[in-house]
Amino acid sequence: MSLNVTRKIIKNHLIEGKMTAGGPVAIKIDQTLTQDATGTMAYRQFEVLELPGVKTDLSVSYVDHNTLQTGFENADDHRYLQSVAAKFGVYFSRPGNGICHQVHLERFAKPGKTLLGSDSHTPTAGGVGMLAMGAGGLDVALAMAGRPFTMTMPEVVGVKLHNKLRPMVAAKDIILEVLRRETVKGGVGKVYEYFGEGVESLTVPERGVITNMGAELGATTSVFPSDEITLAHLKAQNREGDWIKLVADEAATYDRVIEIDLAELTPMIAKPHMPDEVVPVSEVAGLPLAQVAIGSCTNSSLKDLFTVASILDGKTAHPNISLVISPGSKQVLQMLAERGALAKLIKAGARMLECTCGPCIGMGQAPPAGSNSLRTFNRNFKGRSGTADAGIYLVSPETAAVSALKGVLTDPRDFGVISLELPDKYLINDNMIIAPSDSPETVEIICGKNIKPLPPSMPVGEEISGRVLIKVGDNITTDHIMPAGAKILPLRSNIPAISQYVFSSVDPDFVKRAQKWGGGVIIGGSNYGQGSSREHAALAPLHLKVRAVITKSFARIHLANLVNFGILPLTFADEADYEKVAEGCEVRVKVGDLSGSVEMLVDGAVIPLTHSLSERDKDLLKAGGALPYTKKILG
Ligand code: MIC
Ligand code: SF4
Repeated sequence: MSLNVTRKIIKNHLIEGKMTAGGPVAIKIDQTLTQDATGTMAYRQFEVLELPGVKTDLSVSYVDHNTLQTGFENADDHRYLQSVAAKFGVYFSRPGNGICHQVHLERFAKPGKTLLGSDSHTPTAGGVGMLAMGAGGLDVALAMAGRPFTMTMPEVVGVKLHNKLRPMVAAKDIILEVLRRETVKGGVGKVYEYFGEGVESLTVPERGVITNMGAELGATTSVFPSDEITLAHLKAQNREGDWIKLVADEAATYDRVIEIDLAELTPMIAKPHMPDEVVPVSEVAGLPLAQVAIGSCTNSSLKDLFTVASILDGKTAHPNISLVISPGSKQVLQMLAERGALAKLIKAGARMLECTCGPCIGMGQAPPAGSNSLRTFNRNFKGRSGTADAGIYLVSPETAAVSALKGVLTDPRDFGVISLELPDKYLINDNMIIAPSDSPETVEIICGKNIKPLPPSMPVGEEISGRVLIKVGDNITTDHIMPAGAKILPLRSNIPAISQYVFSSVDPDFVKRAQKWGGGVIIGGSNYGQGSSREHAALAPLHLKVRAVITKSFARIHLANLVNFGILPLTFADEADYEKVAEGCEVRVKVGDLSGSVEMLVDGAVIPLTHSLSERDKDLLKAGGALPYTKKILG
């Protein structure tokens, strides 16, 4: 039978279930990655399983999010992560070595393998033909324990690329075009697989831009074939031994195909406050800007920053623009330095930042009040930059660099053409990646005082009653539920403390209400919980005794996180019933044993509810979450 790349990888890793879209499948996970903001909890959960070490082929712990170190908290977390990695057989990528997705693509991603990461942009590794998915930290902890990863068998959308990009049009413009067509919820339950002759003109870092930002579609993941271009990338990284050829069979089919003519594409831009608010740059050219930020796991490769350096070469950033640049990895930064590009950036007035997420997650560089910031990042949710009323626009490095010179949003094709010479060999120096200890029994785990225990689990019973704590609309992101940024992110290891900020940007009284009413339920619109993989958007509400979340629909990772921590996710059988519930209402949810119908009683009315829970999900909920459930299985 002819197969596409996605189905080939799933078939090779299938442990349980049928490969019929929509049904549950369990697959073997070869590699895992964590980052520090989600990693501390993931390793605390792994510790609960009392195993001597990880059972994956490779697990890597990165420190790239929380590096401001405004107090002892982050530094303590880093020390915990380093010690726990040494003990359990995990490679530790030190702060400064780079953003997890960029480093993983450079040094570890392997065609044909599976990767589960506690970060929603883990699909970046799909750029080398890997099936790479984002998940909550607990799912990653379970994968490290050798447990299969359970997911809904996705539909596969084929994206057929024709021709080649024209000068100054970039890979970022391709994914922005896909987002324009498919929207931020269009990808739920789907894998986007790229094919066609246009694929051959895209280097691996460019493919990584596309698979990275595929997360914004809500997709399970995105994937490219592994071909000669992939081989060239792996050779340049001294890893040709990791290459296998992996392309779709000639007669392979897709559940749906969309086609993009790369030669017709023009520079695109996502306007505030959603990554799918996409229009051509030419439509908004001239927009005044205060900041241009280049970097993030989407656009911080050597190719991206060489492009920026050649545009800025010999010129100066416009006086109204604060230009900040964060290289994606130490490899990128060192090569920029050794090849003279760093000097060009500095000369042009760029403010060079660490090789971390930085402004992408509001860790500094908040733009001025009411201003516009142009970013090469992947998310522009309201308030995520740290400035509530700033307008964040997402573009390619080409558009960002040219606009930084002009002071206003500018179509990069007005600049002319640049020529780039990319190296055949990258500079390989893994001295910031620490291998696990040879004598793990001697390693002591160092747990700082900011690292607090997980909230106790609460098994789901026959009935849930309480008040509606908040009612929110469509496309609520995990940044709304559990904000990040310089003030809140340092509290990621301390659930009681971080829970004080749940919904703080939406309704500052939410926490007070939840405490006064002794917990309750949340009502949401469609695509509730889109965006990040942070399980804190489930853990912190759990601490506030949220027992159920009832919505029109859920984003994939957040739904799994709710189940993992024993919060019941339900949907309205008839979306119109959303109107019948208001904040403050007393509700009784008749859950039963979850095998039959579920209904909610509100003010005498009966509202039918539904769910998409698998048998395993139901067992997890009844056990109070994935951790007590798995501990029981492991005996
Ligand atoms: C993000 O881009 O929102 C993050 C910060 O990387 C998150 C992870 C987190 O919240 O720690 C993600 O994408 O999963
Ligand atoms: Fe870091 Fe931003 Fe990428 Fe998230 S999206 S991993 S915060 S760079």
